Amino acid sequence: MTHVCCLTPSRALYVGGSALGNLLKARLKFPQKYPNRQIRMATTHNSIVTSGNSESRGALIVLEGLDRSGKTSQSSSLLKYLERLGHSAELWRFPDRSTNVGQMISSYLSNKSQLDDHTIHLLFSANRWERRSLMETKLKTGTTLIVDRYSYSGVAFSSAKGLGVEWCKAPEIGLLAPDLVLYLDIQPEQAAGRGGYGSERYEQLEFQRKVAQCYQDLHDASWKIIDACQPMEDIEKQLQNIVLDCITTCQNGKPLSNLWSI
Ligand code: T5A
Repeated sequence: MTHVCCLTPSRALYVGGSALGNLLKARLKFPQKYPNRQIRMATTHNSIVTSGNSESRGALIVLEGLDRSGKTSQSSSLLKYLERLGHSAELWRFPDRSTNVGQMISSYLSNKSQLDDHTIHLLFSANRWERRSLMETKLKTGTTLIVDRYSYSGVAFSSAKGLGVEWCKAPEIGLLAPDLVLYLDIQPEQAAGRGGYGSERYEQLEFQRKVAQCYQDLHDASWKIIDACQPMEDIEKQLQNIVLDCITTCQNGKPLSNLWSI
């Protein structure tokens, strides 16, 4: 299950189990400081959910898929669509190559540097952690985030190299869980025929076949599988309908939660 600790709706915090333990102790020690905070342990060892009313927020929408499946094209047109409707929305992308960590990743992807498989995996994860706090702030202040690749890429690409899935998931635990994952489904052979394929490290047919298999093993109830070989406009329309539903659910107060369900 996913994991979140919300205290009062106006002062929500996201903490791990031990931090929550400290908070509970502090509450017992200084009851006047924590007068009306409600805390409820939820379903699993690190799953914590608020018992208060949730507030309206933006949606966390992730696009995933093989290289050249059309994520960037669809993310951009989705953003324009939401902006036309007057929604507050932003387009984010992982890896975020603008940070120091992101530049190390970029150098690795373009074969300018070599890194151990575990090391690059942790860098991809660190690159998401760099944005975790800002992501939470944006969502809580009502901005919907369209995110081009996220933790699923991290796990699918690294486990396709042979790293253990559970090991790959571990550093992602505690990142925000997407409300919706739009998986753009394409055969590796078809993706390989698209513009610019082959310029980066992972754009090799045999490897992409393994990645596709790893993605299959990751999908859960938050995923919608979209046929990425349809004309772009048809895909756009499908995504628009799905995304609007998701945004409404989040505006109605769906609680934020954390990765990862293991
Ligand atoms: N990675 C990433 C990890 O290993 N771990 C991680 O944690 C993360 C986050 C970089 C690499 O890093 C790996 C995965 C990647 O190998 P990237 O920069 O996102 O990730 O690389 P790509 O996925 O290759 O991103 P691209 O922008 O190149 O591909 P997109 O976004 O999937 O596709 P897009 O929209 O740019 O389209 C590609 C081409 O196809 C055409 C477009 O016009 C374009 O020419 N196209 C279509 N053609 C026909 N019909 C359609 N429906 C089409 N849609 C798009």
